Amino acid sequence: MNRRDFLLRGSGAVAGAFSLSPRLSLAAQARPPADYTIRIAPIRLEIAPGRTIKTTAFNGRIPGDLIRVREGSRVVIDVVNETGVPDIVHWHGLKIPAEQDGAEEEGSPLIAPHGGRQRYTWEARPAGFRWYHSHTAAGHNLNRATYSGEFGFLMIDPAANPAPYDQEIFLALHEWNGYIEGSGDGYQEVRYNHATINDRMLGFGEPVRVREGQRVLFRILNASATLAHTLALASHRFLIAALDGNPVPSPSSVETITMGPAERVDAIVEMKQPGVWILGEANEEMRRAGMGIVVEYAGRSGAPRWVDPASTDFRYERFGAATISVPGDDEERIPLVFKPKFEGYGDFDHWTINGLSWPKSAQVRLRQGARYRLLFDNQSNDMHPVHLHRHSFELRNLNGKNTAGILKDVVLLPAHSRSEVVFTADNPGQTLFHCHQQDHMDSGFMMLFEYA
Ligand SMILES: [Cu+2]
Repeated sequence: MNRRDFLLRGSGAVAGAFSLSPRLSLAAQARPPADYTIRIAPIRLEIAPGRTIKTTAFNGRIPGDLIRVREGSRVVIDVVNETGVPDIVHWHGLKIPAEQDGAEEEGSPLIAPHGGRQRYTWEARPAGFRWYHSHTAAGHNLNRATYSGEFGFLMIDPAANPAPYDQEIFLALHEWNGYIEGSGDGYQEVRYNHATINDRMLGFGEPVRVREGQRVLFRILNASATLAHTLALASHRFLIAALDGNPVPSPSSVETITMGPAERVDAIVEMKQPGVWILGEANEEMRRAGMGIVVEYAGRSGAPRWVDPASTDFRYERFGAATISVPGDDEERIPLVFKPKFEGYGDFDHWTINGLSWPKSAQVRLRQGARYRLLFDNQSNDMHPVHLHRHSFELRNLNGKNTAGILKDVVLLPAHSRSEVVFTADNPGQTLFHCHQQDHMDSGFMMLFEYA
C-alpha cells in the first residue's frame, strides 16, 4: 500500500487497510485494531479557486475525520506523525486519564517525527460535542499546533439521543496564513490573511442545503488559534441548546453567537425564511477574509444575502438555570490572577498566573472528591479563553452576576473581568490549565493542577 492509497481510503477504512501490510498485521494480532487512525502530514488546500494554503492536517483533510462514538465505549486511536517535528494530539473536553489526554505537561508522550506512532485508548465520556487538535507549542512557527489544520470534530453520542432536529451540520472556524505584526512598543500579535468555515472561504464551497420547515442543528467549533468570533445567520435566529457540548439549563434564542478559541456551540435554527443566506462573521472584514458559508433553501437561487444583526450581545448567563442556589461553603477557593508582563523582549513576552509564568507557575494541589471554586481575575486588555483539561466546570459568577447549571471546559474571560467557576476534583492525575489562545499559552499562560 502506498501513501496515496492511504490518503484515498479515508478514515473509515484505514484500520482495515493496515491488514494489507504483512508486518502490520502481525502487530495487529498482538493488539486490537484501532477504531480510527490519524495520519498527521503536510497538505496543500485550495480554499478558493487559485488560492492554495500550505499547512498540516489530519488524514489529508480539514477538518480531520469526524470521530463519532457512543458514550461509554472504549475507543482506540492510532496517530502517525509524518511531519518533521514532534507532535501530540489532545482530546478536548474528555474525562480521561492524564497519560491519554494528549498534553505533554500532563505526562502524555510526544509523538516522534518522521513516522512516530502513538496509540490513544480511552473511554468516551462525557457525551457531547468535543474536538481533537494538536497540543504542541508553536512559538513563531505559525504552521504548528492550533495555527495549523490539525483539528477535527469528536462527537460522543449519548446513550439516548432525542434528536430534536432534521439535519446536523458541523462547522469549524479557522484562519490561515498567519503572520506576526509588531505594534512598535514591543507588543506583538498574530494576524491572518484568510479565513474559512470548514475548508472553504465564503462563497467557494458547497452551501448548507436546507428545506423550509426543517430544524437544523449546527454544531459550531471555533478552531481559531487566537481569535474570538461572532456569528450570525441572516434573517434567522439560533436556539442555543448546548455550550461546549453540554446541554444548557435554559435553551434560549439569540441573533448572534460569540465564541472564543476552542469553544463549541450547539445551535438549532428553524428554517422558515426561504432564500439564499450567509452564515458568517458579523465583522465584515472577517467575512471578506472568508469566514462564512452559504445557506441555501431548496428551490432557491441567486446571490447569497447578508443582513447585519441588530445586536451582537452574547452572554453565557442567558442560558443558565432559572433559580440559583446559594454558593456552597464546601468549595475551596483558588484565586487566579492573569496579567501580562511586557519586558520588551518582543517575543510575545510573558503572561503570568498569580505573578508566575510557565514552567515556573505555581502548582495547585487538589484533593480527590473535593469541590473547588476558581476565581478568575483577568487584569489585562486581552480576552482569554481559559481551558481546564480532563474536567468540566460550572459557571457560577460572570463579572458580578451569579449563574448556575452551565457546564463548560473553556470560558471566555473578557478584558478586565472576573469570573468564578466550580468543579469537583474527580479525575486524578496531572491536569493542565491554560489559556487556549496559542500565543498566550506559548508565552507562559499555563499551570498544572495536581492531585495530592
Ligand atoms: Cu489568553
